Amino acid sequence: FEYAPAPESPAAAGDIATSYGHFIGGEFVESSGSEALKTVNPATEQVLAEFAHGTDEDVDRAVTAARKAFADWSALPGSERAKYLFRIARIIQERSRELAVLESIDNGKPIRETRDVDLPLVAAHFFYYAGWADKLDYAGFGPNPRPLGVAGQVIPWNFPLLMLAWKIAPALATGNTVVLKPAETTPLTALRFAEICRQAGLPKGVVNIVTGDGRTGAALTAHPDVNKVAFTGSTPVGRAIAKQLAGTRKKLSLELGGKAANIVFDDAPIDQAVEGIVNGIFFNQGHVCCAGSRLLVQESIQDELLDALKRRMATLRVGDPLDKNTDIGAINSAEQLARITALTDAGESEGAERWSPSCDLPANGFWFRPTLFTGVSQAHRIAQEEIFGPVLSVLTFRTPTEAVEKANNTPYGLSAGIWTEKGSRILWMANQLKAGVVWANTFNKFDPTSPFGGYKESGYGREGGRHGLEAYLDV
Ligand code: TXE
Repeated sequence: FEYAPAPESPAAAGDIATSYGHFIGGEFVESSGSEALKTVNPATEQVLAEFAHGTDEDVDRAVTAARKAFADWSALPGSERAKYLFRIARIIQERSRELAVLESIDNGKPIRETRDVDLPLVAAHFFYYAGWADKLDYAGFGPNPRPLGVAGQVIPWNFPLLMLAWKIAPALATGNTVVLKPAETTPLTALRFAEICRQAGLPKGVVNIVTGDGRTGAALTAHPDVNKVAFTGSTPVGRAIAKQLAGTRKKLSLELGGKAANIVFDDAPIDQAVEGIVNGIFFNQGHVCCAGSRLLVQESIQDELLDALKRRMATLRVGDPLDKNTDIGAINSAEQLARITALTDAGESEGAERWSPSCDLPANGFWFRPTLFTGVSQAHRIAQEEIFGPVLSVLTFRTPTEAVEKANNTPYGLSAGIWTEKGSRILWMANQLKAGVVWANTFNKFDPTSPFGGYKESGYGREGGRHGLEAYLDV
């Protein structure tokens, strides 16, 4: 895609209201309840805004608005729906600086990532699915695939706007209408996206945003007039939703946790592999479901690779997310920091050896140093459980077969990485690895044309690509 240059003086990202309601039926409305939640800047702990806790009644209003809009929206020719999606994509490009800053403030991730990764991918998803809207008859699903109806979508805080795009773009392209609940620690860009829907002239009720925590999420997924549930988040909540939906006719897709192995063979170019390992686990503070959180290194190069990795880790800059030189921003919340701390404490008490480069951390806010564990065994919690922070567990292997066995030895199966010069080995490994995505000599590369999703407890259903359409269609 050609990206239009961002305007020089975009609307200020800092124009944050003191309190927000929901976006229902094309209007910003107050909640039926009085409970407000707060979102803080995780780099400063400063309160950014209050927002409404969505009640059952709020969810019901939003689903009713989406149902009302569904008749006309699904009857539009695909070429007309495409125009709205293209318009949304272009506005996102035009407002990308504003959105990138707002995302960094609310989430804590470095501006370099929101500017160069999140926002371009958000726009790309809307462009990509706009292109499908008038070609559904040719998607290989048979003639005349039908939209499902109202989609209830619940998203997490690690890529707030990108997860919104992954959910909303295919739903709209296929003729569904949407009620989306953003995560309770990062509601601001979803609410700004609501403004963009208005700016694009999107018909009222096609997209509705209801804010709140897990209670609001559960009310949405349980609502009897929701036809499709799409969830990205933790495996326990995914499991609870699957139980809740059993016996209903709702279609469900789940994108849950991961514990990916980044597998480095002795013939890999070390410097390139080190960059891939660093990107794999320290990108977005490790708050990435497909993060390369386990390093599997071939025994013969262990010392050389770990020396190079430690030297590279010592150059990582931790700090202000709005500083363009920052590599690792703030941990998204006090709760997430506590989870990371608990698991890394368990790593030490189970006998693994911990190492971090020395670096100063800001006095306020939620921070965690880039951390490496060696001497990790497969049974250790830090080798099995998703830490979702900047923490890498190192294991070793001797043969490709042993690498595959270790890589597959977790409850998860979202992604994996292979570093080797041998093409035949890459193809063999990719077939053996139980992972929805396998990267070879790269890591954390995303593209809207490519389906993404998990094996095993990482969930089911695919997002992205042609397969991503299927989650929103009766075929
Ligand atoms: O997740 P939750 P949390 C993993 C990661 C992290 C852990 C906990 O390991 O440390 O999960 O994070 C909504 N019905 N991932 O507590 O609770 C909630 O409001 C319906 C991996 O933040 O799953 C939020 O919008 N919805 C993951 C969303 O679910 C419910 C990304 C995610 O929150 C709900 C995030 C319920 N009963 C965390 N309870 C990934 N796959 O990338 C909560 N929610």
